[in-house]
Amino acid sequence: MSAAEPPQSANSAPSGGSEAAKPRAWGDHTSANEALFARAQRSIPAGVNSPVRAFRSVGGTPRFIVRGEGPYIFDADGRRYIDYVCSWGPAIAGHAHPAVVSAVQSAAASGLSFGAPTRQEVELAEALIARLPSLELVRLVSSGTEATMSALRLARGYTGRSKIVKFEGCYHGHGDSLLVKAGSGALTFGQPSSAGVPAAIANETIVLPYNDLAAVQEAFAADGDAIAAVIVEPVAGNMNLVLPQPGFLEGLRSVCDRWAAVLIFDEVMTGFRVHPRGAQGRYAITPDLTTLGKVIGGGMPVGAFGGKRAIMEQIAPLGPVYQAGTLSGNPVAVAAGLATLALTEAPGFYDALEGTARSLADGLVEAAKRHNVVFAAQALGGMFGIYFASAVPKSYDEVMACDKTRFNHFFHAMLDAGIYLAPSAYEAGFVSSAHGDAEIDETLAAADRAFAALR
Ligand code: KE4
Repeated sequence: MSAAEPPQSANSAPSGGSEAAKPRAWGDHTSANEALFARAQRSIPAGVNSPVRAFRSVGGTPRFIVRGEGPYIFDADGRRYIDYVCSWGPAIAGHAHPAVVSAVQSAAASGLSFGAPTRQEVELAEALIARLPSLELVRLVSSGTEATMSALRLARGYTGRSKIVKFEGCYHGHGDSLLVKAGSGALTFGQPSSAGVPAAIANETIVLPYNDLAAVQEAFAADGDAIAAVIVEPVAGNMNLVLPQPGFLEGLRSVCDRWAAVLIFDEVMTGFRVHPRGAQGRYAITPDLTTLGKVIGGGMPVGAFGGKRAIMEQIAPLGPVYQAGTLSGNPVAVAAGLATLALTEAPGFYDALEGTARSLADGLVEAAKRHNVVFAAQALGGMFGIYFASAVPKSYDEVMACDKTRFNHFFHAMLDAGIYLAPSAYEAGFVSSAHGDAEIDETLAAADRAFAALR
């Protein structure tokens, strides 16, 4: 594949659109991305279907992606990028992996959705339970948001309590109870607490500093009998990457045991990304409920929530907590998830994935040092964090102290060099099994030039 393909005509729909795409003459300076972005804003709020994609915090024009292939994505101008967003985590085996594509194609050929049980969704539920011993029962849904919303409602129904504890900077999807001091796009745009969430709901959410176990103990000492659940990203990936400090997760487990509150590990991002058994396997902590998404759908809409049988048996139609979904367990989406999980079973898959992420993080730190740029980076499993700060942040406040302006300059220098990083200083980055030495070397060479320009 050449480094770039003749760009699509500015007026043509990207390949696969209704109009036949015809290559644009080289040198035509009207960017197809700009034309598509202008067009998109006439029909979609800010031209995007999820806020962080709009590039509003980094500035510039979002790239409209025409296709992906392995570690690469190609935009409407025909430019190739090494992709470190990977659809925000799902593309752990790279884009358009033949095994995943053919699984989807053959599932689709038998029909897209039936609103009735299928064998494949049982296979996916069994695959999740086989990987996460904490799952005794699991239900499939269509997004991470649905998974966390359902898990919270279940915890409230099971305990009969209404308050929940979450952590500042953690993002658990856009359910009302969770859009209080949230991370990801909410944090990116400086609206961690969303408008439209009634105070009556927001007041049931207790927000505490991540990694601050004393604050959790105090909150429970004051309100423990009213707290249904603690929901936590066991590795925070939505305020950039922040690791749990020693004792934090263990402490949450014992506080929840002491007060009979439900401990929910939101592993939508970390599930099968940081370890074959998720963050709960990496840190050997058993949550009561787990939420999943991203990797388990391989790029198709799949989420899941599951855990202790006694809790899960409260969900309809077994119990009084209602939850449902037209496309839940959709056979085509499930086929993508099963094929993706099968690929992660390859011997050495996770060692190689973490090795790639570490080579990237370590190489970036060395390049920054060569140019005396204040910079830090870290990797965990197949995810990484980059920070314009003297040390890796261990808390929300330390993340907020990082130099966001420098990140934005670095982001654009890398984008211009064909390296696609997350368009926000508050997001983690991702590698796939398709990223190899060539991609890391090309990325580090681009970073060297970018740091030199930053000096
Ligand atoms: P979705 O509803 O977007 O599938 O999942 C919500 C969610 C829940 N829990 C965690 C830990 C998550 O990271 C997410 C979604 N992550 C963001 C990326 N930071 C999705 C990207 C976006 O919002 O466009």
